[in-house]
Amino acid sequence: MITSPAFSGKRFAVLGLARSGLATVRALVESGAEVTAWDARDEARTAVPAGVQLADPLAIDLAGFDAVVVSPGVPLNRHPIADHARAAHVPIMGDIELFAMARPSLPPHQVVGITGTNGKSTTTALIHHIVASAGIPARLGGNIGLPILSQDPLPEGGVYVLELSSFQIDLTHSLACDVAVLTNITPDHLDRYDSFADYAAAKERLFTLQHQDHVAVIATEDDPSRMIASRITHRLHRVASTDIADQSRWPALQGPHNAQNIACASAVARALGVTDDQIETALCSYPGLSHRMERVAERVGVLFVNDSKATNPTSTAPALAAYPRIHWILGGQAKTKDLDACAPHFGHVVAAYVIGEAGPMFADLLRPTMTVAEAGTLERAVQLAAAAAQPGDVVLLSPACASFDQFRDFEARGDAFRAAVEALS
Ligand code: UMA
Ligand code: ADP
Repeated sequence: MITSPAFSGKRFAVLGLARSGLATVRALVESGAEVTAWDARDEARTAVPAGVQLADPLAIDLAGFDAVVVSPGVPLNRHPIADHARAAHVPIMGDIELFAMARPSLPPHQVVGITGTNGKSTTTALIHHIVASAGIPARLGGNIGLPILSQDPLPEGGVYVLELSSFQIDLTHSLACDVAVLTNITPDHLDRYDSFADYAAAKERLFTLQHQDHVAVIATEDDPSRMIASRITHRLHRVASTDIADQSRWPALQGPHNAQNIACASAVARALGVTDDQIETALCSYPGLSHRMERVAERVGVLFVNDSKATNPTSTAPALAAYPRIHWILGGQAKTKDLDACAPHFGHVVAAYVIGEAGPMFADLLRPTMTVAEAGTLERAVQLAAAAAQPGDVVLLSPACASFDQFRDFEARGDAFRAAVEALS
């Protein structure tokens, strides 16, 4: 766990007690802070350690508190806590900002921060893998599902590799990353921002927080990313998927989207002093992440691929591009009203199986171009797709939607896909 004298004797109100909130509470208590914590869910509140006061920050007078720490899942654009904290002149922040405040008391280290709409987790895990394989002490944290405050501090010379969502950046005020990375920007999370421009501006803040001697790595393959790159005044490496001529040696990193991730990760590794030979060795041994184009089974010549993490059409597009004959399971909670980003690859789809809230809408949209089955549930979709698939075909879960209408999160959805495949008789 990361603790700091910077928090000792201070008063914090913490809102949200899931992964990041609980890690925050534990680190603050361990650092000698006074903590008042709350979660709207009863069962979440039972997990707080002894000595923590339970009270809703919204319902108490915040005068005298040093900060309100909120989880990234609390929608600050709609939630009244932002106004309540502002009225009391108490800063509002997230766990990443607490990490930034703890940095001066950690052994000398570097921080790499990765943001972007798609490819964050892959790029983050890949950078961590390359750096660790080169013998540099490294820690993974942030949006990848590992709250950074629950990780152990690194010895001198270590590198913290942080995946940062726009929600986390919104709650961060002083994290100056030694190397900051942007993979791409396409529409996403528009329920949390007034406009696409505001969403892109949230990502740009990661770079405006950097200092003159820091490094920016930006894949300049979409307009918003190119705009951000054009405004950088410190050291900038522009990268693109086309920088990567041959990916055939790296089995877990196939597809043009992974070329973009490799280009970003390699530029970061070079900036940290890792040699090209060390990078090559690490790319060969990179094991891949679950729920991202993960091959879960092969059954009578049919391959089943779990790409549950593809929660928007732009992230589904590369999965559709990767195979010639696909039985495509999609749907859930839609983030867009169209599937335009996927359209160039519709020729690869043998049939679509729609599930969840967005099922009927996507069925109407796809029916003119392909065979569509309104499966409703993931389990039914797997059964229908498995029954229809011929040897050589791929059954692909790449939903282009959030999972929250039918599942706890994308991981639960991917696990349910695997279970449904295993249950096929
Ligand atoms: N809550 C309230 N009141 C409210 C709203 C929420 O009490 O009005 C509570 C909820 O009951 C919940 C907590 O606040 O217990 C919110 O927790 P959370 O959703 O932030 O969950 P964590 O487990 O802390 O996960 C967060 C990130 N979640 C989100 O950004 C939504 C995780 O990213 C991240 O891995 C984790 O911190 C560790 O840093 C997940 C994610 O979906 C994977 N991220 C989005 C994405 O990748 O697209 C941005
Ligand atoms: P994130 O953490 O940003 O959601 P991941 O690395 O977890 O990104 O990948 C999520 C999904 O997006 C995967 O299913 C994959 O198919 C797709 N993807 C990965 N990298 C990229 C990229 N650079 N551009 C577009 N899509 C990508």
